[in-house]
Amino acid sequence: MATTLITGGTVVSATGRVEADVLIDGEKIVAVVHPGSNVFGSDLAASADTVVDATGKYVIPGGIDAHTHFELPFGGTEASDSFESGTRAAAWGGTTSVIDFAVQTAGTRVPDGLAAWHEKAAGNCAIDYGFHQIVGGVDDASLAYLPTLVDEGITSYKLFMAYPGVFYSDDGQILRAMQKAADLGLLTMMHAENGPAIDVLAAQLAESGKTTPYYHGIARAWQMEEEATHRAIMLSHLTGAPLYVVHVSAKQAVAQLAAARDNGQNVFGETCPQYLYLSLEEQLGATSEEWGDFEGAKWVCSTPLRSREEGHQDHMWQALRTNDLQMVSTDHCPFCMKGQKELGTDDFRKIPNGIGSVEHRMDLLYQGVVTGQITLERWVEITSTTPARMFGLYGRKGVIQPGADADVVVYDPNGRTTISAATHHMNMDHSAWEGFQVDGHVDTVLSRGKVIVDDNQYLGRKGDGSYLKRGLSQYLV
Ligand code: DUC
Ligand code: ZN
Ligand code: ZN
Repeated sequence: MATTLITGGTVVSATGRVEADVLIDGEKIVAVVHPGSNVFGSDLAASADTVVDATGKYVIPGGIDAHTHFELPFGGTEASDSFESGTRAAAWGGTTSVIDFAVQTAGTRVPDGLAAWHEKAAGNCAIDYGFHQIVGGVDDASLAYLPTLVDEGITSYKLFMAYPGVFYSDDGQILRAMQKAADLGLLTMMHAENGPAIDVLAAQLAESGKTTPYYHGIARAWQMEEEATHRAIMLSHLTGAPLYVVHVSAKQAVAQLAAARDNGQNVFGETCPQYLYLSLEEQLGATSEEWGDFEGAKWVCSTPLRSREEGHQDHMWQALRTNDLQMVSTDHCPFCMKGQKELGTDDFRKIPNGIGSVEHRMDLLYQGVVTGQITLERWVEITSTTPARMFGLYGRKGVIQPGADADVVVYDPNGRTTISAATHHMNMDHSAWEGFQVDGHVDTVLSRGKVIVDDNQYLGRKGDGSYLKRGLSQYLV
């Protein structure tokens, strides 16, 4: 099998950094070697088939984005990235595994939804991919299928306290699902917002003429997130089911999670880059020559961007430092302005919800290292190692060690990345991050030993990625 040596770099893990060479045989890492060691012969570089020079650069485990929505039918349209375009964009940005959400809705069967997602993804992905299962219709049949999900490597499922009539579960349904999940060791992922109350607020705003994207953020008030987070925590406490709250954006929701963790509960929270950098005032309230006050539609997502004046963004960084939040995913759910976001020109309720960031998560979080918000090691932990442990991939993914898949990124701290719709690889006609400058650059990306990105060139191909059958979360107690 072909061997690759990544030499001269600093290998960074969640627990430290070391000058070391990484030896790859085929798809696997076989050794992490002290530079100059003769243990494998006197000149490792001369005997390797491929040598990647990482001098002056960081060598990190490939990113794992545990929250994407490729080809998701939503808001009267479909998320604009296919598995092909989305996973390729992810690879460009140093992400080597994604976990997407298969969908079941009320009145349909879980295995049918899952089969549809396998069909969308198989043979099309640039990087490895797994699935969570959205259970949008909790009933006897969907609950009966949960044990089979675990057998099929889908060890986490998602419920929604928002979107009545679409994915929504009421408290009784959540309770039933959690009782079953507790027995199986399935991780319950929760979209925690009080959907029925939000829909009333949104209707009241729209009826009084407040129809611009800004009011999306007003309708989805932080109290709606805090309340739902608390309710989910209580149901988790009652049933003993571990809980993972997705896309946390309100500091009050973080406080609920922190209090529950202090109380000994096995609950976790993820945030997303948009909640670290962007705000209600600056983005949802933006205007432009092209779009007028509809400009803010680019940033309509749920949970919504929060007020900077209220300090949510700073609090998200703090919570990442203190481990009150454990990891960062993107909730990548892209829609173009033309023909998609435009559906809500006259009414914010009709704007498809979602932001696309799968390509930029590693860079945007690295900027947090540059600005001193997080350490280098924490960067690796929250973007790769913890996602691997949370979702039953650790050992194979999320770490550079013998036996692990050779998913490796060479990251140049002296490089520079400018984000723009003109240069990104996601299938979107705009960027939520237009003009952002990052002090760092993804130089080389290996996926199971194959160099798929190098020196600003894409070398992989559709179908490189394989389905990831996941084990149980390693945070179960
Ligand atoms: N939030 C989004 O922004 N998009 C898709 C679904 C969701 O919960
Ligand atoms: Zn959600
Ligand atoms: Zn989502």
